[in-house]
Amino acid sequence: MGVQEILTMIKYAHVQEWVDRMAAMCQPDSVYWCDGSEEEKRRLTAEALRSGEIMELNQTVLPGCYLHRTAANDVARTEHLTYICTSFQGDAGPTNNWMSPREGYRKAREYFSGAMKGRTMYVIPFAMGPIGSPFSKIGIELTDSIYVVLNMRIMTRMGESVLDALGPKGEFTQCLHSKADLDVNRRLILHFPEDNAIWSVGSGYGGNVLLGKKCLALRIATVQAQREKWLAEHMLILGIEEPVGRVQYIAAAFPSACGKTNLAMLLPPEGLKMKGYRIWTVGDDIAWMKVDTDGRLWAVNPEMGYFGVVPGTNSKTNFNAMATITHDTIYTNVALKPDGTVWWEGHDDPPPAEALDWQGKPWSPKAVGKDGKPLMAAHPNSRFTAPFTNCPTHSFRYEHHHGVPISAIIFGGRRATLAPLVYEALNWEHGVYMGASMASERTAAQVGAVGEVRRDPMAMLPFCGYNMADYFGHWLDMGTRIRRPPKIFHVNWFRTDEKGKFLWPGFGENLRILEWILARQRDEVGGLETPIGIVPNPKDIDMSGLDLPAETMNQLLAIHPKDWLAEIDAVGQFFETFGTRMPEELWQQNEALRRRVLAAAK
Ligand code: OXD
Ligand code: MN
Repeated sequence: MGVQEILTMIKYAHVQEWVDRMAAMCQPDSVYWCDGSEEEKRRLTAEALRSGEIMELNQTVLPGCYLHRTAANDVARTEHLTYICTSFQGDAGPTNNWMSPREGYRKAREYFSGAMKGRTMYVIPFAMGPIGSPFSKIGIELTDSIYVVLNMRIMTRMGESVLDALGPKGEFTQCLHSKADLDVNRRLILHFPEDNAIWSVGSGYGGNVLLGKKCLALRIATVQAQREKWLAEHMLILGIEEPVGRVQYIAAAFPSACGKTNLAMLLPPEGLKMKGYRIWTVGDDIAWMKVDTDGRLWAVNPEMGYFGVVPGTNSKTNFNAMATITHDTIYTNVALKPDGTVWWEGHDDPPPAEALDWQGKPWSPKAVGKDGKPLMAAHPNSRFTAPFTNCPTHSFRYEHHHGVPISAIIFGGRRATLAPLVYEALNWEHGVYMGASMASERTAAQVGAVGEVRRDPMAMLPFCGYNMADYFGHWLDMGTRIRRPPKIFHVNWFRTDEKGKFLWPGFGENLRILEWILARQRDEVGGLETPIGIVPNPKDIDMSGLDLPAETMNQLLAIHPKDWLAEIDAVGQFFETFGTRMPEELWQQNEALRRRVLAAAK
């Protein structure tokens, strides 16, 4: 052992002690500490290519891009195998799977024991948030997957500089991952908030194994945020620069399949481009928000990359994402074309005559499964992992230690009939109610009954690491701490007519609504008070370059009391699942809304 290694061992004795204990359980052949260097990246990439963990794509067309295929049974986050392990079940709450820490460690220890035999254990020191910022948190992930190392390099700040920032006694989240035998029956994703630890075993899929993301930056961070009085949220962060140069930032939460990445990378529509707007992407998935000394809410994106859904991405739906994934990107579970490039359903290019599908099997546009249905070339949850700075609209403020000031918070859902295109909360408490009652409806494109509603409060249902009733209470408490709180809005890009046709064109056109939101935040426009909140006066939405009949706008903004009364009952039933832990203020909001709707219906 060299002098340098001995010094490192002494300096990080508390890390070393933990690494040694985990290695004794997992029994890897060797332990390798990642330094985050370019040389290391080249070496590990070459090793992963040799082992077949990744495949090189056409380096002329897609320089620095690689393809990874997961096991067929390991293609998405496995919520039913994801647990919050707390001493008391009530602390995990009714929306989380629960195990006691003792039971969690016991079960997982069985799967981890000897799981890394014949493999290397990689030690990845990583930071969520800019290193040295008061926002940032440090984690160390141990893994037997080079794919995880290469992804963590993109998604986080990682390597030696993180260990330096940690120092000899610094606190870190202990993140342990092993692919083990990728057996779904021996798979667990366990969170131990009381120990600041995450154990994930039996999976190789991003959301289960890139432990800095959903596991640390949301589930563990929500618990820390409650304790330390800040907010860890499933939100994009977007800067809107007006022609005069003023930039204002918005944080927005949407359930999955509601276009979060598209909104984060929004391209202004032709009609508004003439006005000179520019959009700056600060984050597409997670926002950590704190009250600063100016009494406002400031946010950072703790991540350094995008882990986005590929199918449906094309230059019309997300021009900037297409530009983002042309180089230095890891593709997971997309189709491979004979020329070494990639393809997916919804790509700009027509389907290739032949390709290998996401599992590496020969595919053609005529391929059908046993059920006679067309076979997909790419998996519906195939992903790209791309560096944050690849996006042409990335904001230079991503490294700012204090983040960006948030002017407005948006909650969004997919509601075919109920919610208007946009409405503003009457105050912070009403805004928290809007977030707590957030929901999305199934469309004809999804399995299940059309119109069936899934509650997904603040888009955090699978990501809140503690009792969601307490989480709502924390949001209410934060309102009392922010001297100059952002206004809260709800948007719904998905309202349909009687035939199920979308009334609003969406995508870049959504900027028209963001413009109104910011004008409201600056008190520059009025609005129409309705029982559910404030909706725009149609004349206040700039429609230049968009030919939308006035009647359609009326339909988009209409509020139907009968539908709202049914909604209020449904929200009440949802709140009841939290029992006495549900904050009284939110019950009061539900009843106040009922009174306002009833009064208006008279
Ligand atoms: C994601 C998700 O992968 O929300 O970002 O599932
Ligand atoms: Mn997400």
